[in-house]
Amino acid sequence: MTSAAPAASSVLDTLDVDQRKWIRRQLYLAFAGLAVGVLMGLLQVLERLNIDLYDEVQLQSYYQGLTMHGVATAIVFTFTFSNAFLALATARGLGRPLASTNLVIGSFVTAALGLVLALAAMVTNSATVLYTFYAPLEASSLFYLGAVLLVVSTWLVSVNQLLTLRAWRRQHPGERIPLLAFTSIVTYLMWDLASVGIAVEVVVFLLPWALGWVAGTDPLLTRTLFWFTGHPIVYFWLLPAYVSWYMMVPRRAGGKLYSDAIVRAVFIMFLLLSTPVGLHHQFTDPGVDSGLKFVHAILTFAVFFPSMVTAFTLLAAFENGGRARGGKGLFGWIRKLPWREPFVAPQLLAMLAFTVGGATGLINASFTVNLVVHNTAYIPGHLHLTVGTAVALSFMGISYWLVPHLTGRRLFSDGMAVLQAWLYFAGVLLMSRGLMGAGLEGQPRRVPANSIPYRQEGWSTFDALTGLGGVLMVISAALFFWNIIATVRNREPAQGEELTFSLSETIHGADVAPPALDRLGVWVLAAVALVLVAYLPALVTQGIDLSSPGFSLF
Ligand code: CU1
Repeated sequence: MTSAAPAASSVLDTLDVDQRKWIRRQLYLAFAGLAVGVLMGLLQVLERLNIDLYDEVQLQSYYQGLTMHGVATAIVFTFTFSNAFLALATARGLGRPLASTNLVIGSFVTAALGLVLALAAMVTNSATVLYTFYAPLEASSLFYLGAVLLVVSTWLVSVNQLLTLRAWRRQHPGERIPLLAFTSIVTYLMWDLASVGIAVEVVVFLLPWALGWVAGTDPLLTRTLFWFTGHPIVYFWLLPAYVSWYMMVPRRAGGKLYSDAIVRAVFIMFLLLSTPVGLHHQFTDPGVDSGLKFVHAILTFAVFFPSMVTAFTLLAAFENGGRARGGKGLFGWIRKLPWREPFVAPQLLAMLAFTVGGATGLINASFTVNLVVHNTAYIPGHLHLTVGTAVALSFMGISYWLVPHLTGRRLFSDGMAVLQAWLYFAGVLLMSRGLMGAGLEGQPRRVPANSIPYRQEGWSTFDALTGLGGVLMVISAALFFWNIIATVRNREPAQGEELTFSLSETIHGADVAPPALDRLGVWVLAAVALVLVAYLPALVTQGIDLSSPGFSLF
């Protein structure tokens, strides 16, 4: 199998200088979010090791730090990283600048303002409501406003993508949407639909309540709206990583994707199935119809399918690449993959972590087995393998190319990047084993495990694993920041792959993919219909009861 000439393009060809600058700034917001999240994560893992620093850093409680950890990593870091990466990918995919520079700037400004407002509320302990900000825990209106602005920043990216697509279509009538642009745009279309839940929750219910315009709120209804967004948000975290896993990593590994059509079909399946599954987070909630919970459980298994297709497709592409690089035998190709490349190694390790993360997700999704793990430390064990590694470690790997690409400075250290990835991988395996083990021994999630009065004997070994693994992850993150900061200050110019945005090739191209897959409007309508079927009965039967007062416990 031979590789064709690189489908290379310098970003300078496709993106004007201003857009590149604001996309770079959006990326720096992502790193700021990650930094806050990592610092708070350090406090939590030290607590597992019986070292309590909350007073020293002037935090009122474990929960204040926990809220900042969740919001900074799962909302700020992920949203702003995707805003930067997929805006750039859309421009590269369509081979033209984004339609509106003002929307690029607007997305940065709303995200930055959202970050500042939410952070101000959390730092002053007026929003200690965790990143799953359920009523009746009540935050200050600043926090909710910040959350809204962060979501709006993503919508502005989506609008810009669609305007750019429209302009592209005028010049390319009848042509297939280039695959990179297709995957980037469908990711945001999925999120546009998914984020309606949280937008309604915050704008209609939580914000008026926090401002004192209404006396009470409805905890069950707002929870249902939260999880309407709260499951598909997982795919808004994950799909930007998938864009890189499909469109970039195989190319760097010397392999080809076997089918363009299957990639399009996978992203359409995520558009259809990501949202109508949120009730699997409410299996133990009273007041939600159990028949509907079962429907959501079945659909959750359905949304596992495109990830399985992804696993097989990528594995085939990597085997194809490893053999092209001279790998022999059943597993010899694995060693031949470019494990020393800072862009590739973190993402391969992220994929490995995701195999365990995905499998444990099936346990959470199961209607009955869920009861064993529900609200235990097992859940953060699962989500640090998924968003905490499959996504975060992939984003780190992408950054080792993206930062040089956007700044024109060479990556400071390849070796440090690869070491960082392995440290992170080892750390998360230890930490997740600790959290999952403790969870199975009955340790609740979201608690300072060392200081709760009902602490169990069997937790100690697991807490030590959690603490040790977490410390490794923090050291790894410190290496990441060191490398990135040194890159931005590096005098050496970017070179080789850093200058290009090379894309995976497909063995069976777009010419044999069903044209119906490109009819995005039709697929969005189908997704809306599926969501209505899955959610309308729940929303209708639950009704609205705005009688709950707000609580602030911590
Ligand atoms: Cu979920």
